Amino acid sequence: MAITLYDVQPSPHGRKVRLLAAELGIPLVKVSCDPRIGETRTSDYLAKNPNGRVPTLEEDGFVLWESPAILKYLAAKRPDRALGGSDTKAQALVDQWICWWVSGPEAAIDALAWEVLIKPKVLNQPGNDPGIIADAHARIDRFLPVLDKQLAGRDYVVGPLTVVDFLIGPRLDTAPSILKFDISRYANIRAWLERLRAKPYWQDA
Ligand SMILES: N[C@@H](CCC(=O)N[C@@H](CS)C(=O)NCC(=O)O)C(=O)O
Repeated sequence: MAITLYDVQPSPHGRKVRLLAAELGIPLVKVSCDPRIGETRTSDYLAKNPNGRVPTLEEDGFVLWESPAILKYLAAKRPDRALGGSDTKAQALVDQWICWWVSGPEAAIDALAWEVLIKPKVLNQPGNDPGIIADAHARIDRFLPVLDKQLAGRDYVVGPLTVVDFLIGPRLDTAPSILKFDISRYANIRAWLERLRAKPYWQDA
């Protein structure tokens, strides 16, 4: 049965799913659903994802939202690749890094994006509150050293390639330049990003 992904090209959360699907060779029927022009606020879409956000996956009537859950769902379709973790301990570490990323650095990056990008450039609101920006930077600066240390001596976050790399990599691939935060001091993160960028599908997904 076809897997449909409701998504919009610039979405960093949607890109995580597109990249993992490319890695696993899972075809997606991509339906563009752009929050900037109200497409995530139609009653049809809200019936699928009541948050009015992308990405949302649909397969044979089964609907799933939140990119980490979607990544784990796709990974489970290819148990031979073990991208959700190869044993119980690896799976627990995958979950640990998912929770860490979503509650720590990604929450800060999302707050920064909302303040410097979405509010002023999409919602026509003032945004650019210096206090919110400083707080987001402080949280990013607190958490990224943890990732940099974890990547010392490892090719990927947990060791072997897992969904965690598809959760974090796409965001750190583009957010620093778009949102203007500096990752130049994190040598291990930069080397890991280069490993991800070398994947043949990385630029196109
Ligand atoms: N935690 C969600 C975040 C999804 C999200 O923030 N999507 C953005 C696009 S990148 C969106 O749809 N925003 C529209 C809105 O919030 O109204 C995930 O990981 O899937």
